[in-house]
Amino acid sequence: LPISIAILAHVDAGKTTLSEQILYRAGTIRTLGRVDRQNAFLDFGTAERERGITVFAAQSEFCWKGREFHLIDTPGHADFSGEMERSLQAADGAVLVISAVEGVQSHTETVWKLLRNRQIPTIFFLNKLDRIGADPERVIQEIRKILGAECADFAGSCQSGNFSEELCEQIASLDDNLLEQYLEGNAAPEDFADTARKLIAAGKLFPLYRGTALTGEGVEDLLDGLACWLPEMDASPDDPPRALAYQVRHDKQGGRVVYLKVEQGTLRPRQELTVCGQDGELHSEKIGELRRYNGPKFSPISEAKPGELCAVTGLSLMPGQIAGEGAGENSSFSMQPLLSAELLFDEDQYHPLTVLGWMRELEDEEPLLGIEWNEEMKKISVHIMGEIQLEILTGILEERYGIPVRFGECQILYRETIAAPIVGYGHFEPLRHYAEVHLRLEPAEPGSGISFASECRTDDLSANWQNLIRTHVFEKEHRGVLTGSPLTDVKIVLLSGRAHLKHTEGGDFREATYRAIRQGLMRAQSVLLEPWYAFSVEVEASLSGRVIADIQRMVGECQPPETLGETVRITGFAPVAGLRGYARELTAFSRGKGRLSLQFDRYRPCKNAAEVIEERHYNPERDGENSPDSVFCSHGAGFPVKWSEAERFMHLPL
Ligand SMILES: Nc1nc2c(ncn2[C@@H]2O[C@H](COP(=O)(O)OP(=O)(O)OP(=O)(O)O)[C@@H](O)[C@H]2O)c(=O)[nH]1
Ligand SMILES: [Mg+2]
Repeated sequence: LPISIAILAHVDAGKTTLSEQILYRAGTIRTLGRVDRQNAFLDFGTAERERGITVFAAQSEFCWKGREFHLIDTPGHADFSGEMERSLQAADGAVLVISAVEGVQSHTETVWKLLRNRQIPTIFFLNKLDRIGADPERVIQEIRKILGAECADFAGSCQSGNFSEELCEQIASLDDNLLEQYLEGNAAPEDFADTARKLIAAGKLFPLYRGTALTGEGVEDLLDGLACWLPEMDASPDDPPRALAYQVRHDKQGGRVVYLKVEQGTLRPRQELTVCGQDGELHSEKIGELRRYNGPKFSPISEAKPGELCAVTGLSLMPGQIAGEGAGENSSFSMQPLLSAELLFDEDQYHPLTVLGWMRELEDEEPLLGIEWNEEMKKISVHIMGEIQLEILTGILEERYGIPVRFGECQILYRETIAAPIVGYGHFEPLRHYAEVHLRLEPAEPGSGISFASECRTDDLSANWQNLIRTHVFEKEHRGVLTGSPLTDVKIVLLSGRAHLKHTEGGDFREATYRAIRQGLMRAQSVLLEPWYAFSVEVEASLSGRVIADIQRMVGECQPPETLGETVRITGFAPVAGLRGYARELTAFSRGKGRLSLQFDRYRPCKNAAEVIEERHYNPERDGENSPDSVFCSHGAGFPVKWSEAERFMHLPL
């Protein structure tokens, strides 16, 4: 069976160049393209070719030494880490490329964490050995120290028996049985190879290769390594099919294409598969076309086996969802945007709702965009990872829809939660409609997001209606009442609800649920949350006082500095608001020698909440889409009741 491998690294490490060489040497492509000549096979988008950076993950396939591989080249810029993380779910193995000049970077650490969380067997490739300043030994030390990875030089190791004494010792040191045999002089060469394979599959040993992707030096050795050391796929083509959606694209004809990794069984065109709908219910959907993508091109295929990457039309899946066996299990993603920006365009020429439709299409491909529509102001804003992403989005909007846009200033993406439990009431009863919902909102663990439970008996409100309320709780981001930022870390408990035998329609519980949440929030003790980074700064010892003072000014927290030879490392936590421009400052006062590494840590209560709330001018009572008020009916007509009065009118006991 084939396996899928992802090529990962920090930006510009040479992933696309390496992928190009792999495909060329394995015979998938006949001419070798180059990123710097704008003809790389896998960087085929306009924005990618113009800027020479990868924005979209792209796939292809190749064969080496009798083994079949599917390959995904991923973007390395931190702004596109959402795309990278989605690709990772499809990977059975990974090649982590590190430039032998730049070494382990902050983004390398991010990628490494994701790889370890998903337990993906990983091979290192030290690239750019041809460049002046390449220092593979230093970088190997960084891999050991910063990533804590047990990496081992596997160059030329593919024929067993070809292990150096040093490599044998390293492998034996990781396995007690082998160590004993080795010390007694009873270990055969195959024992080392077998143990190495087991350790690699278990994520305890990481083979390392080195070379120059630009010239192809070392690439065949790496290919041998992939064929020799990565574990086989453990699945059967005869099992019931199960496939994981890892990417969504809209093709030039406007068709929605879902990219799938087959995990077990076999997929075929026009096959029926179970999928989980927006309402949380399982239903059946039919595959239209089954395609295999190779760079920009695709061809129809008649089947896809476990380990393979393919794409289908006709399925409504979102990235992270499963089709077939196990439908309904979703995988979650850890990358999240910490900034947002308003979309600016000529509103006389383009209707905001048309533009909203286009943005929703882009959001279908990149869910992290979290498009926000402000009904009252007719404004669209997007969640973003960074400035480069805005430039790329501008290019895509121009190319796809012909609309010139700009973006407003980037703002921190705040969130809101509550400090104590509160009950919220919502009633929705315009003429011939009816729904009432009572919910308790409870503060929940930081980082837990929104969760739901029911304490309502099914005798009082049927399971169908309860499920519908649950769906409405999860179907959108609810807004806090301080700044209109997304609500998080709240457990929503259904206490009671009522439907009307004749008059309750689909949307009524949606209205009542949203209004109940907002009514509760209006009376709750709300807390504004801001994102914090975990940082690590490396500077000359003489500058450590300056760094510590800067972090204190940001009201961050520092550990005592650790000495590393001539430099010191300072780690700690600080608000994104303070650290976001710090890389530039550090470069200036350390004359380019300081190193800053940032990882999102978590949301914490905002220290200058009052100031931020004041700046945002958010009026929760005038947020038309998110009204806290209820609607009751009297003498055949609906009438609004303000949230502060609503409790008195409720039909169910409080
Ligand atoms: N000297 C040298 N240059 C290289 C090597 N590999 C890649 N490059 C150059 O480095 C630049 C970046 O290479 P890419 O292959 O686009 O890097 P990438 O990792 O795909 O970058 P992103 O996808 O944008 O993260 C290009 O100009 C390449 O020509 C190498 O081994 N030696
Ligand atoms: Mg690339």
